[in-house]
Amino acid sequence: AFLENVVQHEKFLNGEYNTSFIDTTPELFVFPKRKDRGTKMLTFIGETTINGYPGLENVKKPVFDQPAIPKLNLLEPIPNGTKQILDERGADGVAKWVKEQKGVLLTDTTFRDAHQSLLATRVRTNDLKRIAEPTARMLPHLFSSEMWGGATFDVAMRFLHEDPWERLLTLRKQMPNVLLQMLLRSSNAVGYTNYPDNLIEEFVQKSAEAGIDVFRIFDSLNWVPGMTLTIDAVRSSGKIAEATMCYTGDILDPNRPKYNLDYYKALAKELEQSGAHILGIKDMAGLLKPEAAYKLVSTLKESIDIPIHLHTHDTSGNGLFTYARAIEAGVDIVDVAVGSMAGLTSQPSMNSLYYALSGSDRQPNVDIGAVEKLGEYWEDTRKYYQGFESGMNAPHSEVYEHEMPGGQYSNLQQQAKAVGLKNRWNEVKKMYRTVNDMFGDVVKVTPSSKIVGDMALFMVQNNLTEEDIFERGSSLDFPDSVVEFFQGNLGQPYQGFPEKLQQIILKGKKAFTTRPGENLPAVNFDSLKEELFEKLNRQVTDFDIISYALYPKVYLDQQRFYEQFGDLSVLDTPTFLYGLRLGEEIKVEIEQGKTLIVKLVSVGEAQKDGTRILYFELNGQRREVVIKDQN
Ligand code: 3PY
Ligand code: ZN
Repeated sequence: AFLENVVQHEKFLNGEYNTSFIDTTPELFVFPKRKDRGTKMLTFIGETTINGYPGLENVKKPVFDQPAIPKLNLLEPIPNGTKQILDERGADGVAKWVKEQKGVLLTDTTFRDAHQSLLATRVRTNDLKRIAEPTARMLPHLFSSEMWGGATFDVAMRFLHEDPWERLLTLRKQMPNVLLQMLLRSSNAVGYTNYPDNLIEEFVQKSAEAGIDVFRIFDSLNWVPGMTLTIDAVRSSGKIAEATMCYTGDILDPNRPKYNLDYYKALAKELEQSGAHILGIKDMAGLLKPEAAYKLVSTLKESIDIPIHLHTHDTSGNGLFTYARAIEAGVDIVDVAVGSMAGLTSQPSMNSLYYALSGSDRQPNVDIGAVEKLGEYWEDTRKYYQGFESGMNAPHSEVYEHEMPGGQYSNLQQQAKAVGLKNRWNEVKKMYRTVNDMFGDVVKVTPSSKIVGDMALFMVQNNLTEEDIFERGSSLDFPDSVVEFFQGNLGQPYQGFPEKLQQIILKGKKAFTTRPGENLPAVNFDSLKEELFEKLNRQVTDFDIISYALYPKVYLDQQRFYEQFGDLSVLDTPTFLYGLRLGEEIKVEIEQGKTLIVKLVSVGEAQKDGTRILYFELNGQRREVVIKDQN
């Protein structure tokens, strides 16, 4: 605490210190009292009550219905599922089993992509945990539950103040029968930049140990050299490598031959040869039209032997039609979400697909009554997060024009707002497509989609047209992400970069065509461990080290947050997001058998310094916390 006082002292920060600094500055020896668990939690609740939750309008806490958890006999054993097949027969055994199934198999994305695409990835472990075991019991025939990866890792730490590994370990415990699946951005892991090879290997190994069974591996440019190391790492862990190609363009459009059927056919074969157990088709924006799905899947079924797993987003409203045609063509597995978390930028509805396939011998094996019950839970839980909804109320067929991924739409919208382009959102969407075409028609998925978005925002913000870039490019200061992209930091796009634009953007900087991971120095995990031990002053786990290696700042900020406010994962979501109403009382189970009863009794007037005293009762005892009112 002394050192902290020193380095945070105004005089120290301004460089106004000498040897007498300590002698003449007695306040350095005033240490804040270590706060107990209860006070930490009250401080957080007080903060949220007065100042709101970042990104949400600071409104009075709405009244929510308690989401109903289906009543089940928890004494009965959990039925076996695909996880047992993996444990008994290995990854190849699972692939073989998949091909033997008549009905189409389902991956439930409710725990990951559905809320990444509808609610800015904000669903907390607390809400997942309560429905995880019921889901495992009620949907034991799922192929898998996608519940990790993509943006969940970053958002868990940055906004939800929780540990993503805890989520994985918790859900693994609650769902011992279903394969757990993650989305892995290959050499970008769960981040936005290429990481050193040994970090990717370590990440895969630890994720496998913590409970991931199926790794959906994709490269944001469909660049196979960026995927082989990850595929190998997954294979060595004994888990399932679902090597994935991202669908872009339109194979039905003869005027757009770059990504045609032959392109996908060759790519699929290459991925199969690279060791994929399953081929993923990742239609991240929902551009795969029904007839294209039929053509693509039937062609691939003839060209490769491994099972095919199709992922789409329902943005255009055509998702089910696309699945129906893909299923006719023999696709093995499709991604769906529980009805109340489906549709629009999310995945098509599991419920609707079930009914759409009535009378078909490929109708999936699900208990539709169970899905409806789970849907009731999600319908109410989704309301907690209403402030993160994108505002899209109906299918957007314009997605075929702008081609923005389902998970990016609301994100870029927020970014546009933040730079004052709220009223020019339509221009941004148009520009997104223009930039795609300028870049030579690229695959757009995290993180390449972010680069296209950054460039589109840059151009709209500075009122630049495509011609301006080519005419005045040498005098323009392009976003760093765009410059790095053209240097080859994310790998190589199919058919290379457009040369003229690359020269304009790089202004003489060198471009690389080698695999970025080859040039990055390996992570020294031992020294990272020591570094982290010193920073945190506690034992650190392998999980901590990986989180720190991937997201140094976000991870440390989260640790500081934790020191200040304690473990908030135990708080219910309405309280986490909105705080307490006057007179409201809640129960918080901080560990099994240990419950705190928290009541907000009154809120004092704001003082001259902007602070207010909040009066609580904690297990019947009066407690006060002082909160600075930021309103
Ligand atoms: C992610 O990488 O987070 C995605 O969902 C890409 O579609
Ligand atoms: Zn997706």
